[in-house]
Amino acid sequence: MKIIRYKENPILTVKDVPFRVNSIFNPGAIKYKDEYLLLCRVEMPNGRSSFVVAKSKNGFQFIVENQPSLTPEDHGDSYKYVEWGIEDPRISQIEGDYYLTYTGYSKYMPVVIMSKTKDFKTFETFGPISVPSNKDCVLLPEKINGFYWKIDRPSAENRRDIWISKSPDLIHWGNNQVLIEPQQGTWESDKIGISTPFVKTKEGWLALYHGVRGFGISSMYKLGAILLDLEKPWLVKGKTSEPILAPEFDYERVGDVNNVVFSNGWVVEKDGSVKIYYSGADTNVCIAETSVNHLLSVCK
Ligand code: BMA
Repeated sequence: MKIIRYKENPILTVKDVPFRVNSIFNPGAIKYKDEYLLLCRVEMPNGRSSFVVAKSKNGFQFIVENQPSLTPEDHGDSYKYVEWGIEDPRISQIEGDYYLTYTGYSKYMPVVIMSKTKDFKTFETFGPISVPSNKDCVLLPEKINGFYWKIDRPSAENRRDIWISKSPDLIHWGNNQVLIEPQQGTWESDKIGISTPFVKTKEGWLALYHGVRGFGISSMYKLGAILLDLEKPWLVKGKTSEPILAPEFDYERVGDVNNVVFSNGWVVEKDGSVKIYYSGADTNVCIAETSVNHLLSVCK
């Protein structure tokens, strides 16, 4: 199976949200108990984002909860780092807990915030685990060589590269190294960032990433895939040279930010089939289906 868009895309829009929002998009995704759970970003009427849970029995039809699940105001002492909103959660299951890594936005510019939950109802927030500017952070779901690993996207001057670092406790991070960089003159020439959390496959750690190319005053967001070594995750075993998903349909071309396909969540099933939850034009939630085998084959 290559990449197949769900025929009823988009699966969620503003109309599906039972409270007042400007948009719903960029969900983190996980199988929780016997359901599919999306932690969606909702832009509130004041233009600042919070998260809301949406649940589904079959992975395609979701019901959005009646109120936000996590808001900037829930961040206690760290509120000043999330005052302008929380964005784009990635969910990793580590040792029985769910860790969320997401962008905290404020006058200090984007930082990576981490929180922990067991039930997606109450959250323990840890505040920033990076300095600005940094976003697009995922955690590997298990320790390797006795360390936790995070992959993120710091920005410096005109550089937008993906870096990896390690930690004994998920709080203190070091051993920073560059993992991959934009490819000049291609679809990923300006910026890249990890999209989905990594999943373990027989050939390595597999994830989707996004690549951005600017065109005049606008830009295009497309998705690719990347494979890291299982024991030495700082080694890139393969990546796509062409995008696997690019803006094509109206719901990806036209919206709050035109010409964007962006993902920060997927569900990889036991049989190797994959549901990519992604958003078109920063305005909705969509699904594309594929398989681990297909993604591995294009990472060669
Ligand atoms: C990125 C993030 C995403 C957004 C994307 C496209 O920098 O801010 O939330 O979906 O840009 O606008």
